[in-house]
Amino acid sequence: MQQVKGVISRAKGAPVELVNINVPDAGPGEAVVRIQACGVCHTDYHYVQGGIGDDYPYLLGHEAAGIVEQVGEGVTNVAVGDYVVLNWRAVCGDCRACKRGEPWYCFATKNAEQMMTLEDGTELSPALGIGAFIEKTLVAAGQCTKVDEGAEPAAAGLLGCGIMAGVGAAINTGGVRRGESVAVIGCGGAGTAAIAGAALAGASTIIAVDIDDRKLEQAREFGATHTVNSKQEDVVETIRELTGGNGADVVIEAVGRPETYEQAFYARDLAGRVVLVGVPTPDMEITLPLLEIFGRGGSLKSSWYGDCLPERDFPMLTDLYLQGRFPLDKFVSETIGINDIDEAFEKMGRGEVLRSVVLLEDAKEAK
Ligand code: PAD
Ligand code: ZN
Repeated sequence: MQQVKGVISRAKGAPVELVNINVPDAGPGEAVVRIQACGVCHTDYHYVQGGIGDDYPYLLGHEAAGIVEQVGEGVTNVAVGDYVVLNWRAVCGDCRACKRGEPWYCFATKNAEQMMTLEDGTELSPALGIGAFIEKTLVAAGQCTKVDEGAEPAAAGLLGCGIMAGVGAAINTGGVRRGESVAVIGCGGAGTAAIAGAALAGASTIIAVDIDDRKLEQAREFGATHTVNSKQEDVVETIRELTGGNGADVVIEAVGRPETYEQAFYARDLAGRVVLVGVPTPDMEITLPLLEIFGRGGSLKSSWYGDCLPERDFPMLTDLYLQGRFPLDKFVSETIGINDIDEAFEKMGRGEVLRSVVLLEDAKEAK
């Protein structure tokens, strides 16, 4: 066991706290990872606000890269000293989805079996089964994916959640192909990553839709060929105009609201695909004419974590980044210290950043 500093949320809505945390030694199938960098994701903020559950205290942070420090018995996929990105989809290999050859839908993903605790023994709930605003964390070995050491931790760590979710929504769930037209509604971290993913896949028309001109300008830097401010223009009509009157082959909804989903539904071409990335709240409902659902054909899909397979997709995106073909580092708006997380949540709320990333090197010196 070792004691390190980490950031927790003790109660709904309370400011986050940097506290001492006990991290058990790696047991069978587990690994201890020294965290180098961890992005601040909207999901961490949802934990703080009570939007995900009531299992306080939460150990926050989950978009992280670091070095494997210990491995437990039976671990073969990583070794001490490996540079890894953490993931929340360590597939079991044994459930219905894994057995039918679709492990990205795995219904029984793995986490560490032992618990990290506060000094008084209170067990912590790690965010998305990771918990990485901490000097060292304990995870299932399958949650560690080795990537090229040339990618700096602040950028590489972002593959662990939101960026993968957006890129994967385009390339995995949406199956975007060369020459297709893609529209992305909502250009925050997830939507912007979907734009970059569509560009990577070779889409020739990429339409960014948002209500904020700053986001639209930024979207162009990631590959958008056209932009639509939906406060000023009719989204469906404009997307049709930009696609020869037909609608886009793939429309990705990255807001999570009924009205934007409806726009996505009507803005796609016949036989097109709609991909829902935005996470709705339980009160939201939508009504659509069943005849339109039938008549338009194609598919309506939702995308969790970009239907990614970390061991396949993280090294691939890291390599493309290092080759200059995928702008992973552009998602890092700023690097911050471990005491600046509350402030980063505020900047996120004001739409000022794609990602603030905490560098952990200095955590020991922090109060
Ligand atoms: P964000 O807050 O960074 O971005 C949201 C964007 O939507 C902003 O740019 C807003 O301006 C824009 N927006 C808001 N309302 C509208 C509207 N009516 N029309 C057009 N644009 C609008 O969030 P994010 O990008 O981190 O996340 C977006 C959603 O994706 C959110 O619901 C989040 O929970 C979800 C998400 N899903 C997964 C997954 O695996 N499915 C992963 C990560 C995030
Ligand atoms: Zn996340």
